[in-house]
Amino acid sequence: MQTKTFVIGHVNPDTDSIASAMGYAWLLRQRDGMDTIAGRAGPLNPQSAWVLKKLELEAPVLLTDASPRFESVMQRLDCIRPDAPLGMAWTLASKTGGVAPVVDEDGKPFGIINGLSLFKYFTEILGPRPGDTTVREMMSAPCRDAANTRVAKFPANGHIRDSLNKILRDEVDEYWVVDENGMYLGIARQRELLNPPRLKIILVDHNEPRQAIAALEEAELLEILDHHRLGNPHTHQPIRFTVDIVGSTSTLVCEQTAEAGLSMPPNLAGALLAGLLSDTLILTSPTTTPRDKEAAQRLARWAFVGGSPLKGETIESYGKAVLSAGAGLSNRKPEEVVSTDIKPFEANGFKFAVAQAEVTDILQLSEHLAPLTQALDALKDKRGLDFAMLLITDVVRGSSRLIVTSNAPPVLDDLPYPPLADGTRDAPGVVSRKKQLLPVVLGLLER
Ligand SMILES: [Mn+2]
Repeated sequence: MQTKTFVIGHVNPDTDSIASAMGYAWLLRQRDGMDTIAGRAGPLNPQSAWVLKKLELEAPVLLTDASPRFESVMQRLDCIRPDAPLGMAWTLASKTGGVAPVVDEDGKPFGIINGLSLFKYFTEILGPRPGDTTVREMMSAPCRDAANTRVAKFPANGHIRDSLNKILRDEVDEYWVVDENGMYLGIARQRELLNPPRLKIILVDHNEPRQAIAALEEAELLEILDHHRLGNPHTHQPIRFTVDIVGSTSTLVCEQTAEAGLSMPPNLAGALLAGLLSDTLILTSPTTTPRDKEAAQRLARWAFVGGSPLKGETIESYGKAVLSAGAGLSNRKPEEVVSTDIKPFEANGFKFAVAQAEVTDILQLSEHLAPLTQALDALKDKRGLDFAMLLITDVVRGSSRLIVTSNAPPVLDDLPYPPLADGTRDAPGVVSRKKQLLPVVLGLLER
């Protein structure tokens, strides 16, 4: 895991975030020979789950934070039984750099033998002035007698940071690393725990740390590939930074693939096409550029081939299937609808979040409006936000309705979307949170 570079999208991942991470990880392996792995910063949404299943692709690895874990510095050292003669520990320690883990028959840690524990043991049995005891006699004693049995055990997937205080105060140089059942996995040394290797990360489809996996600042950020407004973290090193005005990150991955003279496997191309068509609402959103249309054609050419799960599809038919796979208010709890595709922002001291849900028929909103409004209010309180919004987009008609939480800042009264009798606001022609809604909200908050 350690040498691999994670390519990962934003939290509450959408299909573009999942697909572009998979596609870019593939391109970096193919084109640059990098050791990359696609990650995801949270659970798959229904649309992405549908796409991956349809294309028979495995989901990217779940990675919710970048804080180094014990497994990253653990060494799987050989071990010995408590009843083995001390001479065996001596031999093992000569190979491991001075440490011999003593592990019970059932696989649980018993104690650690190192220079310090040996010295303590010899002082105990020989007293201050050694008599006639020979080295041979000393080395035939059982290991259990010379092992330090009071060494802390840490779970392999535990965060080093959380135990740093204890590690700094302790007088031991080595620690146990155990699995979830407390079984021996390996040894972590203090000097490495104090300076663990950083996770290597490439961000796709976002550049704001607020929308990224937790503890991003503990990782080594290598690159950003995105199509959103800037809110990027500062870095110590110069990094490759690509933010372009296109409809999807999948578009950028497709362009780079073509530029390198490569073509993607059909199922991967199908995933990127899904990301592109989802972000651009089948090339109709105002975020759509001629480059997106060209990329869609290219991806369709790669994806809709014989033998592919998408054989016989068109951009239109596949796009509609992708959009309706994630759409609807009836098949999910209101709490899920307001939290699946949500992005946090901060402007002029206001903390807020904007969620978006897709429907194929806006009329279904009326029966779900009350529970959705409640769920949005609850989410706002739970996350300590000043307000939250839910944009419900009719992907067929290319139009939206907006729900704003109660007690929102008065500046939002000036939103250019007329209030309706049911308490929602009418946003005809608005389909893009990023390009249409967010700039309007930010403009009001910052004036
Ligand atoms: Mn995107």
